[in-house]
Amino acid sequence: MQKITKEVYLKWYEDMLFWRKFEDKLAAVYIQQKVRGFLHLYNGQEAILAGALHAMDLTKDKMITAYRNHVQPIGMGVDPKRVMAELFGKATGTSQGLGGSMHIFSKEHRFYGGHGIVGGQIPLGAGIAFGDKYAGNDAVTLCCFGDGAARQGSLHETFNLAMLWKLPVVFVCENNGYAMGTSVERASNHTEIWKLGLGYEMPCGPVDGMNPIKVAEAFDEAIKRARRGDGPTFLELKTYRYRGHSMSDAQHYRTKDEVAEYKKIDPIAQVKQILFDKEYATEAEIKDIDKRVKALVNECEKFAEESPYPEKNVMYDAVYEQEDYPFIQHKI
Ligand SMILES: Cc1ncc(C[n+]2csc(CCOP(=O)(O)OP(=O)(O)O)c2C)c(N)n1
Ligand SMILES: [Mg+2]
Repeated sequence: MQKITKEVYLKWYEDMLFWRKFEDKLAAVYIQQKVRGFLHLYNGQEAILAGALHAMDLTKDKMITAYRNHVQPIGMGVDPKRVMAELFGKATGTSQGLGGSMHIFSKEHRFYGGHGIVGGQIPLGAGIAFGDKYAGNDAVTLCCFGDGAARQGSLHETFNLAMLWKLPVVFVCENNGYAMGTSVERASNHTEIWKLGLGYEMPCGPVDGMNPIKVAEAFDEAIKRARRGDGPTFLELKTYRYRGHSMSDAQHYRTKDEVAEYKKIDPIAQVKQILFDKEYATEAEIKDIDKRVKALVNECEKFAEESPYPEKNVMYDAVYEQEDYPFIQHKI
């Protein structure tokens, strides 16, 4: 893994702050009904993405995740203006405005979505890894999902085949404590979710998901294992989401104190503290980054606002069409 230098800490700070503010902006425009449908925000979980990107080889590695998916593609190189435009339903969006919040996708950047079916991306992630193994590429796929998704049957089928075929995949459970309003304790026999890997003899373990250094180290080991042909790893990243499950969540299932406790170990604050402690940045330099981040978020909003909606006929372009359906002619 590349050393975690001053430049890395500075990048982590700027990236994570940008992701946070980008999503704060989404929450604000959602209330103005400029973004519609569901909106699931990643606030609090940013250290997982920052650490993962540090350990990945961004020229070839891949990522797939669930519907909390706005900032991952940005981290992988997608223009944030196009992500914001997608959420606004505009023609300049990553899927021409036809995908919306839960379906950000960029094949060019090896970001494979954006999936609304809980756990649906787990077998797909293994499938992508299978494709790479079959083609003889040495790329690794990060297959991310929540604690709720870990309770889906598809995880078990996938773990079995991934181990059997030694697929180059890292399974990443982002345990933020809740699946909608249901806590891990209320819904799961195993509250240490990483232990599910033991049944498949898959290398597995827990990781402090609020600390990008710990995340990067764990991912580095797992990615190296996958790249050298030794198969999958299952990591449980212990994290927390500050906002509700989606924008319409009264959050009766937790207390404000609980949220405040986690904010004490906020990943952005942790990295900022390191920048000060190691004298990597002054207050003025941090202020400059904050200003830059704010300006970029505003630029994204302006771009999305000013972009046109897709033409009506585009709606039908990506729809599967078969002329004789449902009256399919059979020969016998
Ligand atoms: C198969 C399926 N069942 C139920 C739902 C409804 N649903 C949407 S999100 C969600 C909770 C998933 O929680 P988790 O996997 O922990 O992810 P998080 O939202 O915490 O990131 C549920 C049950 C769904 N989308 N798909
Ligand atoms: Mg969850």
